[in-house]
This record gives sequence, C-alpha cells and structure tokens, in this order.
Amino acid sequence: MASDPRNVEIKYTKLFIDNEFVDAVSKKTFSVLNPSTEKVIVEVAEGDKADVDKAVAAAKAAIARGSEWRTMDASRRGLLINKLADLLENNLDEISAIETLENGKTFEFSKIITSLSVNVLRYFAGFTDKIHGSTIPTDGPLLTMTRKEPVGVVGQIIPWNYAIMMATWKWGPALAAGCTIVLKPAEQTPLGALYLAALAKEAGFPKGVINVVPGFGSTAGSALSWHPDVRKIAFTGSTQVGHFIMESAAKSNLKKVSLELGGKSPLVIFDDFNVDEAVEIAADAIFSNHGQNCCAGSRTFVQSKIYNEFVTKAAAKANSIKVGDPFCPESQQGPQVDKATLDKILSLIESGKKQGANVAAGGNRVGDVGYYVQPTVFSNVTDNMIIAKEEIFGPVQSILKFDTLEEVIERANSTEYGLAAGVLTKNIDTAMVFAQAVEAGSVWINCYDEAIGPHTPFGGYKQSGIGRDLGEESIKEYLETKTISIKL
Ligand code: TAP
Repeated sequence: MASDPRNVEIKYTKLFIDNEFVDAVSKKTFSVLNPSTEKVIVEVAEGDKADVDKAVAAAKAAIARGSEWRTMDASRRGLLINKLADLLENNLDEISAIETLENGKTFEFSKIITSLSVNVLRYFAGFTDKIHGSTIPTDGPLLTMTRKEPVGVVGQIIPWNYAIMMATWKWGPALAAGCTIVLKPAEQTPLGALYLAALAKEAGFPKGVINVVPGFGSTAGSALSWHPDVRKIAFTGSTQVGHFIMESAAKSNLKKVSLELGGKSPLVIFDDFNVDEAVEIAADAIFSNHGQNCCAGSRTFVQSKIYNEFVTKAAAKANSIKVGDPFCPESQQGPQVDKATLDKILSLIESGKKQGANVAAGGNRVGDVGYYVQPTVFSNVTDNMIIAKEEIFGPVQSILKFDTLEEVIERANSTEYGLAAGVLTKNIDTAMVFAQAVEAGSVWINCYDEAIGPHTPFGGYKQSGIGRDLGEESIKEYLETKTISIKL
C-alpha cells in the first residue's frame, strides 16, 4: 500500500459477476465521493436490472444440482471462508484505508472494524460442517430425519455505515449455509465490497458463488428484491426501505426476508451510578462512528437527582471530541457520509432548537468543506420532540429527565423502534427488571454497544427488524429444513 493511506490505490471499480470484473450492460458509471474533501475518488460501474439479472443467473448456476459449490464438502467450504478471512487480515490496512476514504470513519476505527470483520468470517467458517438436522421418533414403523439445505440464491442489500463489516455479517452465514450471493453495496461505499470480492476470487470461491453489483437502491436494489430467482433477501438499512423490501418479496415470489433496520435506542442512567463513568459510556453510545450506528444510544434518559451534573459533564465531553481529517491519528470524528446526510442532521438539529430543547454543546456544521458536524448535546428534551422520536443517524445526543423505573420503562418502549437499549445502575434488581421489560433485541447493563461479536445474535423488535444477524441464529435464516421419512 502507498505510504500515505490517503493515496491507497483503487483497483476495483467494475461489477463483479461470475468471478470477473465487468462493465455495466448500460456502460454507465457513477461517482464515489470522499466525504472529507467532497471530491470524486473514482467512477464505478453502475449496475441496473440487466446486471442484476446476469448476476442472479451466475449465482443460480453456481448452486445448481451437481455444481462444484453444491457438491463441495462442507469442511472445504469452511476452508474457503477461512482463506478469505486470512486475505482480509493480510490486506487490513489497505481495505481500511478504502473504508475511510469512501465512508469518512477514522482510519484507526476502520482498522478495528476490519479486524472484527475477520473474526466474523472465521466464526462462520467453523460452522460449515456443524450444520445438520436430527432424527425424530415418529408414530408407526417410520424413521424420520431432517436435513438442512441452503435456501438458494440470496440477495443482500447493505448500507454505508459499516461497508466491510456489513458485507461479512451477510456473507458469513450465507456461505456457511452453502447459499450463493448477489450483494448490492450502498451507492456511497461500493469500493470496499468490490475489494472483498477480489479477495474472494483469490481465496478460490468457484465462479458465481459471490457476485457484487454496485448501483442505486431504486434500480439495482429494487431489481434484486423483486427478482423471481432470488429466494431470500437480507437487508440492512432504513425502516422505510425495509417496508419496500417486504412489499417486493410479497408481490414477487414470497422470498424469505430478514431485515436489520433503524433504531432510537434508550440508554437509562440511574442516580446510583458514577456520573463520570456514565458520561463516558453515554458519549461512546451516541458519538461512536459519528452517530452513524443503527443501535446508537440516541435517547439518554438521566434520573432527576444527577440530571444537571450529567448535562454539564456530557457537554464538556462532547466539546472535547476532536473532529477532523479521518486519516489524522488525533481525529476522533470524521465527516458524515454525504451531503444529504449532513443536511438531514442539520435540519433535525434546527428542529430541536425550534421545539425548545437547550443546546448544551455543538449544534452546527464544522467548516464548509467536508460533511463535518459538531458533536451536539441537547438537554431539556421531551418525548414529543422530533429529536426524541426520529432516528438522526448523526452525532446528536438528546438528554431526557426521568424519576422512576416504571416511568422510564414505559417511555423507553413508547417507540416503533426496538433495536437496542442500555441501563446503568448498581442495583441488579433495577437492571434486570429493565432488561426484561424493555422491547429491544440487545440490552446492555452497565455498558453500551459491547460484545457485538460473531457469537451474539443481533437484530430488532418491532419496526427495527425481522430475523437476526450474527450467531448461530443467523445461519438458520439461510437454511430450509427438509423432513425425510422412511417406512420400516
Ligand atoms: P437505506 O437508504 O435504507 O439504504 C440501505 C441500502 O438499501 C442501500 O444499499 C440502498 O441503496 C438500498 N436501497 C435504497 N432504496 C432501495 C429500494 N427501493 N429497494 C432496494 N434497495 C434499496 O439506508 P441508509 O441511509 O443507507 O442507512 C442508514 C439506515 O440503516 C439507518 O436507518 C440505520 O439505522 C440503518 N442501519 C441498520 C442497521 C441494523 S443492523 N439494524 C445497521 C446499519 C444501518 P443506495 O445505496 O442507492 O441508497
């Protein structure tokens, strides 16, 4: 890699279909921008319906009866996934530089996330030869067994906030189950996924097993979710698009659907918890990855007795966060991903000001080049304000006041989202009552956003999603169960 990671060479800019990098059928391209400089990094081939059709056909042939992938020993599938993990690890700096270039997260954070992605692939590699059915005692002189089989061609549509990690979250279980894949990365961040595709070819995956079609959601994404030969769609993104995915699955071929969607997650801080420690945990919960986390702790509920002290310290903490060039080692927060996201965050900040919340820190754009936002803290936030209800997906902390456990459980749950929640208290009874009552797929006690690893199922209640990524549960999303009975 170039000595300055900013100058990382971009080698892969075409669609990856059937183990080849190819132009789009239309020959169209689109620009990928650097959110830090607002300059074009490179032009990338723009996939559309015709390209999705080609990719799905390749993926279908790759899983056909008698194909190399279909007949491959399960343990060998595991070796291939492990090889991909090794290659990702060997190229960690280069792929992390690409993630920072196109997404804007700090280079140091990109490296952490990429190494977590290596772990994800290794976890699923270990599963390939441990997927099996059972024998079932049935009435009559019968022997009954179940067999686990891959669902077939899967379409995977992912967002930009963790481009590499989202790809590995989706590829790991799909490949472990023996499915073949057509991935549509987000339009802002196709480069990391294309690099990963090149590594998959080098690892030795047969042609057609993994295909990557960059393009836009309304064209390439939609073509994938409507495709009659795609048997499952795995989607991560906004709740709004999640509704479109369900609709297209229902109206096309009843393909299976798993959805990881948005959130407005509560972090509840009781007055028996050390305030300084709580401020640190709450800041990480919301400001990590510039607030572009689906499970961000974006509603900070603080008990009355410590509310004022907490707000003062939370504001000081936000003011201390260094915002700047994501390649600079001192930077703790880079730019938001694009102009539309920047504008949406700034307009939500304005709505907070207009509705009477108090700006305790930040509240503005930083500079006029690059999509930088000041880490922002609002106090005196009430449940009916837009900033307390809508997902901001930016570095904006909303601090709300509460008095009792029963009250905060009800308020935490009064949202259509249900992705994650956290509670900070020294009272185990309080913590467990909250953890059991809160409607959320992940709950952290005395920490936040920790232990999201390959082993732990991750996903949402209510309109935060359907199904789970990660853990053994995620593999089930890619399997059919066949029941075979033998008359004895
Ligand atoms: P979306 O706008 O939903 O985009 C996600 C992906 O869907 C992109 O690849 C997008 O393509 C594609 N897409 C857009 N419209 C589509 C359509 N009509 N049919 C098929 N695909 C379509 O979300 P985003 O703004 O990129 O990401 C932020 C959202 O994702 C937040 O709400 C966040 O909470 C959520 N998120 C959730 C999780 C989990 S695990 N629950 C994780 C990360 C993010 P384009 O690239 O062209 O837009």
